[in-house]
Amino acid sequence: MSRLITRRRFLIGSTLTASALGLSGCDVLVENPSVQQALRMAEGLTMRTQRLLLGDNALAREFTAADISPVFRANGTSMPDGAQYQELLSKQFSQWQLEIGGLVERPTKLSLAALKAMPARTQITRHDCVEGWSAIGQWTGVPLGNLLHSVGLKPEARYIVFHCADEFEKTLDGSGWYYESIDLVDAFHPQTILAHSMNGHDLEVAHGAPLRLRVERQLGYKQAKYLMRIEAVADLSQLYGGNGGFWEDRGYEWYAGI
Ligand SMILES: Nc1nc2c(c(=O)[nH]1)N[C@H]1C(S)=C(S)[C@@H](COP(=O)(O)O)O[C@H]1N2
Ligand SMILES: [Mo]
Repeated sequence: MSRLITRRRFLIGSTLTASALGLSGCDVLVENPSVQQALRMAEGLTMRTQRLLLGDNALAREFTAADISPVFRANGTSMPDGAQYQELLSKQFSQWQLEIGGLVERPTKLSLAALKAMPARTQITRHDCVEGWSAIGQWTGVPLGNLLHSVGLKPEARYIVFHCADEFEKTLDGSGWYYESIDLVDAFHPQTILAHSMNGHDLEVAHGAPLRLRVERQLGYKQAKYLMRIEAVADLSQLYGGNGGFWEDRGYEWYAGI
């Protein structure tokens, strides 16, 4: 594994050198036997990763339109009160951007319009809150795996962290920022989407406008609302309370499988 990663670093280094010299990148790279070998090894790494992930791709149950709950209650924050969010909301999120960074090759910012223009998945699933209520809703959004492929995860990345716009309850370190995290198995799961629509309409503020996570094999508190920034990290210990989520830092399980 570490040798493969070293090769991959070598590949990245070569790419930078070729462009720095002003050479036509592709021709130079493809003729270089070390680069050819590095490309094959990077491809092998990708293939093995995907094989590993496919074994974990069992789908959460999906329902029909007739099953959609007439009332889907909102829980936790239903209106972030921070000045930044209020400003974004007042302009219908036209100035909002999702930031994707951390251990990625190409850090990116995406507007809501750009996200809505991307290929989307729609799924009707049951949301189970740990407090003992459930509701069925239809969610439409961009598969997280597609976004991660386009920004390119660095080999050290192990978790995806979701930073939200709301401060919920200031305990612990005096910060109450809501955040969540999932591993790469869930990040590339086909039902893991960044939802911009619910039941065929733009997300309401109470349900996490303009964008929320849906990770359907886990409980309600993993479904982070009010997404502002996504970060790829190697480990979770450096963030807030170190347990990978707002509620996890307050004693809940990190893997909240249903
Ligand atoms: N940013 C943020 N995300 C959040 C919460 C929150 O308070 N803030 N609450 C969580 C909990 S406990 C649940 S059950 C669901 C509720 O989603 P809903 O309001 O759309 O029903 O959102 C989850 N995601
Ligand atoms: Mo919840």
